[in-house]
Amino acid sequence: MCLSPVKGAKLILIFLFLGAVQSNALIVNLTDSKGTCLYAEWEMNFTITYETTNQTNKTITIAVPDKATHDGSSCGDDRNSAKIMIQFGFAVSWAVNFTKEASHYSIHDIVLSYNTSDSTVFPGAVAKGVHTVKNPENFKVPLDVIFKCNSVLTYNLTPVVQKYWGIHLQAFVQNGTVSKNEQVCEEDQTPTTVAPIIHTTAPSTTTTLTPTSTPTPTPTPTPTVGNYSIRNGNTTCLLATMGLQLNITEEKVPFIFNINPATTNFTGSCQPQSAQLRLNNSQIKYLDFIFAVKNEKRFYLKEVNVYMYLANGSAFNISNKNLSFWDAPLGSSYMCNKEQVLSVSRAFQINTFNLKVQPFNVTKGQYSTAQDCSADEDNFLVPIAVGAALGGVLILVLLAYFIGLKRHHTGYEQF
Ligand SMILES: *[C@@H]1O[C@H](CO)[C@@H](O)[C@H](O)[C@H]1NC(C)=O
Ligand SMILES: *[C@@H]1O[C@H](CO)[C@@H](O)[C@H](O)[C@H]1NC(C)=O
Ligand SMILES: *[C@@H]1O[C@H](CO)[C@@H](O)[C@H](O)[C@H]1NC(C)=O
Ligand SMILES: *[C@@H]1O[C@H](CO)[C@@H](O)[C@H](O)[C@H]1NC(C)=O
Ligand SMILES: *[C@@H]1O[C@H](CO)[C@@H](O)[C@H](O)[C@H]1NC(C)=O
Ligand SMILES: *[C@@H]1O[C@H](CO)[C@@H](O)[C@H](O)[C@H]1NC(C)=O
Ligand SMILES: *[C@@H]1O[C@H](CO)[C@@H](O)[C@H](O)[C@H]1NC(C)=O
Ligand SMILES: *[C@@H]1O[C@H](CO)[C@@H](O)[C@H](O)[C@H]1NC(C)=O
Ligand SMILES: *[C@@H]1O[C@H](CO)[C@@H](O)[C@H](O)[C@H]1NC(C)=O
Ligand SMILES: *[C@@H]1O[C@H](CO)[C@@H](O)[C@H](O)[C@H]1NC(C)=O
Ligand SMILES: *[C@@H]1O[C@H](CO)[C@@H](O)[C@H](O)[C@H]1NC(C)=O
Ligand SMILES: CC(=O)N[C@H]1CO[C@H](CO)[C@@H](O)[C@@H]1O
Repeated sequence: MCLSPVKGAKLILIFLFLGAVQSNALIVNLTDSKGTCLYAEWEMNFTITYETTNQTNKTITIAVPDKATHDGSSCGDDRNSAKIMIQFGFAVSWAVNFTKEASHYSIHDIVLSYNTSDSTVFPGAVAKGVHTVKNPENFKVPLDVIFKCNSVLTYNLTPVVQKYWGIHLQAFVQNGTVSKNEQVCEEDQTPTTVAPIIHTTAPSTTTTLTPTSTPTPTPTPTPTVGNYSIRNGNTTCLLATMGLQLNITEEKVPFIFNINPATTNFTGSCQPQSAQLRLNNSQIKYLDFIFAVKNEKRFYLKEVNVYMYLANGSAFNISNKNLSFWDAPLGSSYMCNKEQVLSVSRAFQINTFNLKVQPFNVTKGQYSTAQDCSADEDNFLVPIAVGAALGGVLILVLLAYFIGLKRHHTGYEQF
């Protein structure tokens, strides 16, 4: 997509504005021998209510100053656990732990400690000593993506209200380079917000995050496999099991989006000659898979329509009614465990994982025998081999026939 000069200028202005506002951001860039092992950039403030000696409550807000220190932060010796520890002055400290799991890591034990004995920060406080407030949230973030959240996340943990925003985070960085693949928090995913401008891949915005050397793209995690089924009255008429990853390449850097079945709704319909499966969630208005029957014998995926909102708030939509994927005999299902790439348009492809689909003739709500995609390659070879063999036989038969005919003919003339 090409930016008009006016829009481009606006983008830069907004970016400069954000840049100015974000001068308070904390930046923790932990490195090891390979390069960056944890990168975090964010802002936070805490509103703390404490009791004073004259029996009233006083509320103060501590906006984390950019001069905070991060002593004690580390990527962990085992590369499976990491932590960030922030100190501001002697009175307040904040810490968070990261634990690596199979395909993601969790962010947990977010602890704020403050010492009300420090009368410069807590004037007139009665309850002297260190108070500790633990945030019970346990966030899960996929590996190998940079997690971004510009929206303000608010946690009311009486007597403290914690606010976090402007987050850019990647723990357990592979290859020493922060990923170019983004995961945007749900709060940022409404198309009406202005903030997601920062997610555009315009060079001006990426410079804040990417090192000067060209980064190697890190692999995105594979999507979670979802089960989708459509009913016609009482009976299940369409079954699909698949992990779906959308790849939109309108911009220079592809936008990779994994569909999370847990937050995705589906509907659909079944007719004798066509069947539809429609997925939708907060970011995807619709993603349609439309199947058709050909020659009364086989089914295939004929059509894909998508309408979705991109991170920068713009809409993306594509329709292709002329596809020919997932071809299998009626009365069977089609399956493909390995990753399959469905090229829907020049700018849009769907990567499928652990696919199994049956859009027609589902009996008892269960998949029928599957035709495996690994047979697709063989399917090309078998007919060629058989064809070649038959061709050879045919030539021999014809040769034999003509020779025989000639002999017979000459023989007949002799009589
Ligand atoms: C002060 O706040 C505490 C809890 O944060 C509450 O229990 C107490 O009643 C409050 N005192 C006054 C005087 O508002
Ligand atoms: C704390 O953060 C919130 C959210 O960004 C902001 O609205 C508020 O003004 C901040 N308070 C202070 C005192 O900085
Ligand atoms: C979190 O990290 C701190 C500091 O390394 C450690 O003392 C604490 O046990 C960790 N908590 C958990 C639940 O791992
Ligand atoms: C709390 O602050 C007071 C005053 O600054 C200091 O004397 C005390 O050691 C601090 N307590 C802790 C546990 O750091
Ligand atoms: C209570 O103490 C606080 C801080 O010491 C002070 O700001 C406030 O004016 C006092 N309130 C009253 C009613 O005396
Ligand atoms: C983090 O620090 C390393 C080493 O100083 C540097 O090469 C890299 O560019 C920094 N990363 C970011 C995202 O600023
Ligand atoms: C999908 O359905 C299959 C078969 O019914 C089941 O084994 C599998 O656990 C289901 N997966 C999910 C994510 O629900
Ligand atoms: C649903 O199934 C029940 C028995 O399994 C049957 O009695 C009923 O008529 C069916 N309803 C429809 C709308 O097909
Ligand atoms: C996304 O599509 C582009 C262009 O077709 C391709 O170069 C890139 O490898 C794809 N990425 C993924 C994760 O499929
Ligand atoms: C899914 O559908 C339910 C019921 O119609 C609705 O409440 C929910 O918000 C939908 N979820 C998404 C992600 O669209
Ligand atoms: C599939 O279902 C249609 C009607 O729904 C039926 O006519 C056809 O014979 C079935 N084919 C197979 C192979 O089961
Ligand atoms: C260039 C490079 O070092 N690539 C490595 C990045 O990390 C993955 C594992 O996550 C390796 O498989 C690559 O070889």
